[in-house]
Amino acid sequence: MFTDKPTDAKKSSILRPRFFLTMATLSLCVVAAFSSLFLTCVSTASIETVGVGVYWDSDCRNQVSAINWSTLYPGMTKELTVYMRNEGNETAVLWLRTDNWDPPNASEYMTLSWTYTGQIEPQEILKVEFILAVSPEIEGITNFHFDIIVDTTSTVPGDANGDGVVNVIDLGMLGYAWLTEVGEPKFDPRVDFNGDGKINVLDLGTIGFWWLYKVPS
Ligand SMILES: [Ca+2]
Ligand SMILES: [Ca+2]
Repeated sequence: MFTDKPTDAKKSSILRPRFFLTMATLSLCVVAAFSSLFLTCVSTASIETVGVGVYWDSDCRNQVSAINWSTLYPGMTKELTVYMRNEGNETAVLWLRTDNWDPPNASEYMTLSWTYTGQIEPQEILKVEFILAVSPEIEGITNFHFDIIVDTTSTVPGDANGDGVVNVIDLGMLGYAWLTEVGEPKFDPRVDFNGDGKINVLDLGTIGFWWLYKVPS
């Protein structure tokens, strides 16, 4: 888990606030068909990017402008391959969040993650899988949309209390909110590092990746 950690020197260079890179927006539409046991996704997705390009091909010629998740079933995991190129001038760490779930409870049934780790050098191209996991319990959702935001880190991911270091304090905050969701009393957005409205192993992974990292002074 820790083998791809950027060096402190490199992290220092990538955490400059002015180097704010990328925003990607995907809109997804799912149409339920026949019963809650079968969902057909007929949506397209639009992506906006700044600094980082998202492409279908490793040559980075075909920019991703629309996504179709094809058919989704409850309990399935859908993977989609894209290529990301750092089109800025500095080494970056990319950071994935989701936002604006519509309806809001769609985030209770779906989780988006990716296979990206480590850092990306200027002009470097990385193959990345977006992974959309659909809960077996999904029901009552006929259409949904959400935004995917990919940008570089301007603060340290995993630093829930904002003191500039990722340590046991942040882990404790995560533990207190463990397995809660938006609206529940113990839910704490400060430890929802990927912004999906759930506190789970994805957020724990963020703390693990950045464990004991300190903001350069
Ligand atoms: Ca902290
Ligand atoms: Ca989360």
